Amino acid sequence: MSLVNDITSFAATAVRLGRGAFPRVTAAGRPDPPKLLELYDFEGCPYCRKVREVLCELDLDYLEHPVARASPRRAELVKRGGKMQAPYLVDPNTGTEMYESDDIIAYLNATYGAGARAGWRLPVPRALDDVDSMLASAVRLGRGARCRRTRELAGVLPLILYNMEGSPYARRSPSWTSSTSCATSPRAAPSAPRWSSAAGRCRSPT
Ligand SMILES: N[C@@H](CCC(=O)N[C@@H](CS)C(=O)NCC(=O)O)C(=O)O
Repeated sequence: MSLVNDITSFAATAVRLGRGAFPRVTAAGRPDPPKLLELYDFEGCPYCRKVREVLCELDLDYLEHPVARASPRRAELVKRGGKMQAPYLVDPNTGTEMYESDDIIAYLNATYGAGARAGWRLPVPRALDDVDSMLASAVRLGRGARCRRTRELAGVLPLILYNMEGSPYARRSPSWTSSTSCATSPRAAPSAPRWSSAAGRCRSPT
């Protein structure tokens, strides 16, 4: 099963042409927002993938609330935003909360792009981007789309994951968290220096 996991994860990276692996702006060129961004999402969701890629490309840390199907966290999202739809971004720095992947991407670029723009380098139509991201979910055979845990884990602090959306190996960990609905705090940082200082080497996931 591990081989299938590796092959499908590499295939998903190839389908997305390495999106989410290369930063357009780093925290060195743009101060980190004082408060952690929060994202309600799940690994198997193609729209969520687009947002996670941009978070990586803008080198932004975020607290992830995995809301895969059957996750008990879904009720929290409905209470907060009014409906069950992922992705959902919360930015406590500006008091902004929003649904819709393309709106979230535009907001992140405008607020944290520091003059750069995360996304495809060529003008790829949104519909094509969506289909391509759906294809990436399809080659993963539905991994990270359904939560296997039906109750919250009491007293468990958020895990910290040094991650990047474009890494086939990093993808495997969020698949697991979406399946079990543990809170994670992925550090969406392709920047090697921060990994190196935390882990002693540049390797993801940590
Ligand atoms: N137009 C929305 C579509 C979002 C969407 O359809 N998300 C799906 C997951 S991929 C969803 O939340 N479905 C409801 C559910 O899973 O219960 C966007 O671009 O963000």
